Amino acid sequence: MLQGIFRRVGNVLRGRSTLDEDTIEELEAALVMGDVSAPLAMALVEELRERAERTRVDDDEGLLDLLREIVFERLKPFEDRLVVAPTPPSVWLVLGVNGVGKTTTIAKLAAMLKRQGMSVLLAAGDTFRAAAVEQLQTWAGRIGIDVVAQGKGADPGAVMFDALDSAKARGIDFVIADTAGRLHTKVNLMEELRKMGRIVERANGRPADERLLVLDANTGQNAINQAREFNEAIGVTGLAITKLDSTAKGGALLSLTEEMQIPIKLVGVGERMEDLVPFSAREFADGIV
Ligand SMILES: Nc1nc2c(ncn2[C@@H]2O[C@H](COP(=O)(O)OP(=O)(O)OP(=O)(O)O)[C@@H](O)[C@H]2O)c(=O)[nH]1
Ligand SMILES: [Mg+2]
Repeated sequence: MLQGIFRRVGNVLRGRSTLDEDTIEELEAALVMGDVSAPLAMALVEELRERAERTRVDDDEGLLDLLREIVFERLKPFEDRLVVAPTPPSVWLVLGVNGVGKTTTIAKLAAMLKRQGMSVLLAAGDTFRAAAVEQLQTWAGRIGIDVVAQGKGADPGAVMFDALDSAKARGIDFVIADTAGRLHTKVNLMEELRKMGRIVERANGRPADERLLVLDANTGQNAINQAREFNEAIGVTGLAITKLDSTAKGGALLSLTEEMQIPIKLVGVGERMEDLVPFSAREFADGIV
C-alpha cells in the first residue's frame, strides 16, 4: 500500500547523501503530492534535516530510515483499538460521507467479530439509499448474522431502537449500525445522526461506544473538513481509513490526526471480507516512506 509516496520520496533521496536546498524542495513537493499538507511537509523535512545533522546520517538509506521514524513517531500516539463495553451490547455507529466504504467496513468488522466467537447484530440505519438495506442483508447472509431493518424511508432512530431492544433480549455482544452516506455539510442529515446518537444513549444508558468515522484514503485534505463536521455533530471516537490498497496518497492522515487528535482504529486494504486490519503506525510509516 501507498507505494506511490514511497516511490516519489525514495526517488528524490536516491543517491543523495545530504539535504541541500534542491533536495529539500523536491522532498517537500513529493510529500505534498502524497497529500501531506504543505506546512506539515515543511515541518517533516526540517525535522529530517536536523536529525540527519545531529546523528550524522549521510546516505540515502539512512535518510529514508530517519523519515520513516519521524512519521512513525507522529502517528504512534494515534494508534488505538476499538472500544468494547464492559456490559454488552457494545454499540458501534459507523459514519461517513457517500461511498467511503461504511457498509463494506461494517461487514468486515462483523465477520471479524464472528470469527472471534462474538455474536453480532447489524442495524440497517441507512434508510435513505434505495438498495442500502439489501446490500447490508446480502453481507449479513454471507457472514451468517441477522440484520434489523425497516422499510426504505423509515426513521433510522426507530431502527436503532429496535436493534438495541432485540440485542438485549437475545444477549447479543455487538450492535453495529450502518448510517446513510451524507454530505457533512447537510444540516438536517447531521441532525438525524445526532438523534440516532441520543436514542442509543437513552436505550443503552451511555453514548454509542464507538462513533467510527470512515474516511476514504484518496480524499486528501477534505478529509479534515469531514472529520470536523462529524466530530461536531456526534463526537467521533475513532477513524477507519479505507482504500489504502488503491491510493498513492494517504498523507492527509498525518495532518488530520495532528489537527483533530482522533485515533485511527482500522484500515481497509481491499474489497474482500478479510481486507480489514487494525491500524499500525509502524506499517503505515513504512508504507508512506
Ligand atoms: N479497494 C478498496 N475498496 C473498498 C474498500 N472499502 C470499500 N471499498 C469499495 O468502496 C465502494 C463503496 O463501498 P460501500 O461500503 O458501499 O460505501 P458506503 O460508504 O456504504 O456507501 P454509501 O452507502 O453509498 O454512502 C465499494 O465498491 C467497496 O467495495 C477498501 O478498503 N479498498
Ligand atoms: Mg452504505
